[in-house]
Amino acid sequence: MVETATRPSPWIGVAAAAVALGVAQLTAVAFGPHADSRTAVGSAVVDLTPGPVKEWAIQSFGTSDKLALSIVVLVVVAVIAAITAQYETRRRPVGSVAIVVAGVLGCAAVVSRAGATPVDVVPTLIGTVCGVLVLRWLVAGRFAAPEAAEGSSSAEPDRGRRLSMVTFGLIGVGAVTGVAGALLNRLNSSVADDRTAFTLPTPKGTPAPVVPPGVQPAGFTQTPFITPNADFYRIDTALSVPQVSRGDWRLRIHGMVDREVTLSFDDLQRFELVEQIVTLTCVSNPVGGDLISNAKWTGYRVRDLLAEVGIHADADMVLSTSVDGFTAGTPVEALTDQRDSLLAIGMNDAPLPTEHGYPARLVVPGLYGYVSATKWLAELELTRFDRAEAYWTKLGWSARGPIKTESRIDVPRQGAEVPRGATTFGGVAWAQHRGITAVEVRVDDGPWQPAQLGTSYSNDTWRLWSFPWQAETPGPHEIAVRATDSTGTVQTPDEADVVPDGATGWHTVSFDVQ
Ligand SMILES: Nc1nc2c(c(=O)[nH]1)N[C@H]1C(S)=C(S)[C@@H](COP(=O)(O)O)O[C@H]1N2
Ligand SMILES: [Mo]
Repeated sequence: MVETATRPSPWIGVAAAAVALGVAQLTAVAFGPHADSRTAVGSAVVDLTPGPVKEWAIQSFGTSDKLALSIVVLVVVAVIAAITAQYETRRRPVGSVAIVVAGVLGCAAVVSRAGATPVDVVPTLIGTVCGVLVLRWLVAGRFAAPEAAEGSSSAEPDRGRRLSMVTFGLIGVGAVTGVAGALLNRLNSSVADDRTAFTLPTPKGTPAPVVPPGVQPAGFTQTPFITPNADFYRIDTALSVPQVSRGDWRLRIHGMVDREVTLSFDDLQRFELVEQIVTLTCVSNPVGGDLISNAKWTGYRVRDLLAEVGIHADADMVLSTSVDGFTAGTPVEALTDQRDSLLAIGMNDAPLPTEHGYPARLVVPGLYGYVSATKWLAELELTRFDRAEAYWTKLGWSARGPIKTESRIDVPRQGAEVPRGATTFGGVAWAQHRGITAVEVRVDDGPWQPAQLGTSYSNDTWRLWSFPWQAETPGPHEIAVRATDSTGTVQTPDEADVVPDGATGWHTVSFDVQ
């Protein structure tokens, strides 16, 4: 047999890769969520991406950052497959080797995920084998019809047409099996039904204190004191939202303890259910940003859970781990003192939404989410700050994350046109676990003037403010805000970046009086 002088078409490589990915995706349905190599590879890429790049991706793509990542990965795979396939010959299988290497990397990604077992690599292996077979077969071109193989003058164009039809047909097969597999995987693992079937119990002992109407200051309603679940900010590294049913959920508490325990969701019923309103904040929230929200959380005191294990005196950190491998390191005292940190199962009177950690997550007043608020919680390990490092700390963020005193202007918006006459500005201020005692506003070069404060609900929640103003002089104006916390500290004007432990500076907004 003579090898043809012409190079195989790049599309043959794309077809082989498409079949490999599609078959792997579809067979993964039979093996369960851990066998999904697409999610595993994506998650591995997220984990291996340097911190600053991640930060940039979150800032520029927001919640679509994962979609952007999937597209990038698919394009990279297609390009590599297209290039290597052109060098595939019977004796030097460059393209096949590329597919095998990709398959091995895929398997490595699968087994590296929390909860995966060696069997979970089977779909990836099957996909890899199919990809290689398709590539070898297309390059050899033996599917040509017998009459075309005779070597008549019309055989070559005919063979070429047939080859491209088969190639594009296989790309279609790959796309269809891939999409079908992804959808079936999602349907299969969805806990939507489990969540719908769950009626959040009502706390008998300690309901949250009633929210007084005064939390909303005069003339300012644009930002509600309680953020509806649908508007609550969301930040996580999960490529697809982890699906954990109540039946599957386990919490293992171990490490520097007298006796390790593992709790099921039903086991939680022996603890007292309490409610608390707590404002969550992300360390990546820039000055003026919206990565802060306030909700009523229903859950169990972490203190009560930890009392069962007997914490060793020299343990100073609780390393919490999510089913997706995310970790946070929280000082032991923040989880055991009177602030009542929660293992939350409810958010604003509903079961936790899946993307906010169903069925259970941590909520710790006073600390940024990255060091405390682990969603889809699976483990609490008692350890020490000099022994363990959590997810974002490894990437250069600070090990401790107390929330900085900050404030934000919500009205007017940047660039707003304000009609002449009486108007009311407003916004929020926060210093969780210390509390806000004053907010001041400065318009243009005027003096700092006290804003009206909404009633303080607790030191662990944000405080809303409003400021009545007479819009008189047409043209551009600027408003700035600063808060004071209960320690007497006035919010600093010094501008700090979000890395390593949260942004600082005064939020200023430019607007025009008409
Ligand atoms: N499993 C998991 N939990 C997580 C994270 C994550 O990436 N994975 N991100 C943390 C960060 S950085 C923040 S700010 C809060 C955000 O919680 P929310 O999405 O419910 O607002 O969740 C925390 N818990
Ligand atoms: Mo965060």
